[in-house]
Amino acid sequence: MTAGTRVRHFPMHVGGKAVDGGDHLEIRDPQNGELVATAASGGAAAVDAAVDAAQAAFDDGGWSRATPAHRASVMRAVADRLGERLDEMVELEIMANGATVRQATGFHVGYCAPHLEYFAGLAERYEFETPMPRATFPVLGQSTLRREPIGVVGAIAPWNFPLLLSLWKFAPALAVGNSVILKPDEKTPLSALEFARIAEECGLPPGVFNVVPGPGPDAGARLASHPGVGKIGFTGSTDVGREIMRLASGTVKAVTLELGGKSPALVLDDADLDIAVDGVLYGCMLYSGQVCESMTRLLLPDSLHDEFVERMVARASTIQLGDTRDWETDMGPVVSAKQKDRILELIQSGKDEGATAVLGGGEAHVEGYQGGHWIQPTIFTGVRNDMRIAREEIFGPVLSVIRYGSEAEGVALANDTQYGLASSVWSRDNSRALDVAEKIKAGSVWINDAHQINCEVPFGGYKQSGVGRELGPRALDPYVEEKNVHLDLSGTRD
Ligand code: TXE
Repeated sequence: MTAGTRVRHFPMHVGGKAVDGGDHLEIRDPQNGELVATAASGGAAAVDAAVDAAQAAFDDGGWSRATPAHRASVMRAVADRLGERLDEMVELEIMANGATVRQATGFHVGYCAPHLEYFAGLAERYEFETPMPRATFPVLGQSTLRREPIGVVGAIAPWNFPLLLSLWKFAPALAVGNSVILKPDEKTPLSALEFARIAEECGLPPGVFNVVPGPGPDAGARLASHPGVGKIGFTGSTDVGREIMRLASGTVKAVTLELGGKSPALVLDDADLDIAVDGVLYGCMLYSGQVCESMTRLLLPDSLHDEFVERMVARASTIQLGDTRDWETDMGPVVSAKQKDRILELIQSGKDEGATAVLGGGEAHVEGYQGGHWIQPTIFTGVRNDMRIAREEIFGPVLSVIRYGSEAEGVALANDTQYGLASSVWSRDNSRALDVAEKIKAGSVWINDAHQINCEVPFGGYKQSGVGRELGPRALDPYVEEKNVHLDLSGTRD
């Protein structure tokens, strides 16, 4: 953006209208800190207005009582339109969250249309009514289990995959007929605001999908505690996840939480290094390590440690940092000065606690991008599992290598964490790897692979990595209420 260029402004989207006034959020390009857009910022009052609009749209029935086939056809039309506008949506994502064009096209935005189509298919096949076996005792009767939309659903999303992680919540909620209020992260509201406009162009009735950007402790907290909101889907930090549970408890709302991780990559002593070295790096460094399931603890057997580290450092040294719009760039900046400072503080703690940075270990300086938030890809060896860099989610391109002796010790280290979102096992022996996978307490175990997130498979965490699951064949269940309708037949002759 050159000096004097007007930046685009994005109003809120409530009740099918662009709503403005009040505070503005400044959206800055993480690679140079330049102001690239502004967005309206709502607080509790904006959330209240959005809940009213969402409830009115729900009561109107244009969406909530539409046939599943109709809802699916609108969702597919939105998916098609997203495909047509892919480059534009990628740009909106990149300019706010610093993903590279390669990552945003492949993952951040590129994944959205197939996910929408998957949820549309689930809606068409969903059992909104299940006749239960006829009761003969204590009374003769027939029960029918109905699955009904909850009503107004809230979604609170983070900045790392702004549209995709929002869509994991709002799309299943919409598929079964709910109305939704999305509060995106204050750094990255642009793609969701544009999405809301696209969805209405494709036939989603006004008020069914509302987007209110705003500060977490204000707009987000109001959404989580609002008595008119029946369910909250949240992705973010474990600390805020706890706060969401507390806020939701006031009105006994259901929550789905997808929180932090400290996922292990457990390399067994028969691993194929040609696959594992690249795979572990990809597992840790994708999108500058700002991915909840990133493999940030590399558990290496003594027998492979030195060769593995040597090969990995050589490979990681080739990672190209640079212009996020360049298809050759491997890694962009981290999202904000706050995240950069947090990562640097944790890197320093690793050094202070006695780990050795065999690669990187500080801020990166990328020519032409002063003012951006750049971190060197960093690999620590000599890490103990009780160090902060092994226990806390760093959310940056930082890998902690921990040695182990026996396989049992490796498994114990893998599970010695408050988190349990994901993990990987690396071995040439499939049945051995499958045995190890059984012992790992995590929502996903990828064998000889990483980041295998697929809309057809449930995703979520054990322990403090979350509550519930998103995606997979049961993805719509968290967004319905089940109602048993019992018809007494004791006086009926048949
Ligand atoms: O997350 P927050 P932050 C982790 C990661 C990162 C750390 C901090 O370790 O370093 O969290 O990131 C909203 N009531 N993850 O500070 O604060 C907020 O506005 C209601 C992992 O960005 O959890 C945003 O929309 N809402 C994660 C969302 O919560 C509140 C992705 C997430 O922000 C709120 C992101 C409140 N009191 C960070 N406070 C993952 N699992 O992928 C904040 N929010």
